[in-house]
Amino acid sequence: MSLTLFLHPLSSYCHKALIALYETGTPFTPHLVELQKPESRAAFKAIWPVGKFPVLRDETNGRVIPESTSIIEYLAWRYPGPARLVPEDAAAAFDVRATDRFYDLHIHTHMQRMIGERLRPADQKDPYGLEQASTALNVGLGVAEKTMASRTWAAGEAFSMADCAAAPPLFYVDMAVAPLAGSYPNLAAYLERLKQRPSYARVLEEAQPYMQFVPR
Ligand SMILES: N[C@@H](CCC(=O)N[C@@H](CS)C(=O)NCC(=O)O)C(=O)O
Repeated sequence: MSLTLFLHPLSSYCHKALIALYETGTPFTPHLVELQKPESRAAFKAIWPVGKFPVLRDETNGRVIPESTSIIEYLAWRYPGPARLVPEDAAAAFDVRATDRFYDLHIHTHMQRMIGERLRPADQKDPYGLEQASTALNVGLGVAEKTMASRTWAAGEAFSMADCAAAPPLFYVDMAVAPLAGSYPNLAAYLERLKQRPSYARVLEEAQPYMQFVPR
């Protein structure tokens, strides 16, 4: 097996893929992408022209897999470890995939948009877009808050790909947008459970030296 994960240590979508790799105990080589450095950027775009990470390269099978969800699905298919992040049972797998989509599209996207706004030049701010993202984020968080009233993990009682998807955006919302505890106590408790999970604890520990660069 020869897997390389192209990543940046602060990237929330890379954290999603890393949780899966650590959960399954899959050996891989991390490859740091530094988009601000022309050579690193060009080398990465030669592999995946879209230029977004994470990207998994599997030299054994001659595959390049972009997209965090596809990476986790690929690992479940080609390198199944002891942890089954996508269940074999069709009904359970459907719930996991649907919840993964929910967290990416209705929480992660808006969190990313809100924090990304802080990186825009002063003359290219978009207050209307920011307001839309904030409203949509709170709608998504409200839905998740209700769901998590009766669940241990995002898609039920088993840890899954849905939790890989949920942890990074909830972490960054809590840290850099607004603490979850006030308005979303179930999500705050869920985030604490996620942080206790060894796979995610490791991801956060490795990202710690870079956290100072997250724009507040
Ligand atoms: N849908 C993609 C989203 C990936 C994504 O947005 N990655 C961000 C980092 S979290 C990125 O590459 N940003 C760099 C850029 O857009 O230039 C996935 O699930 O992997």
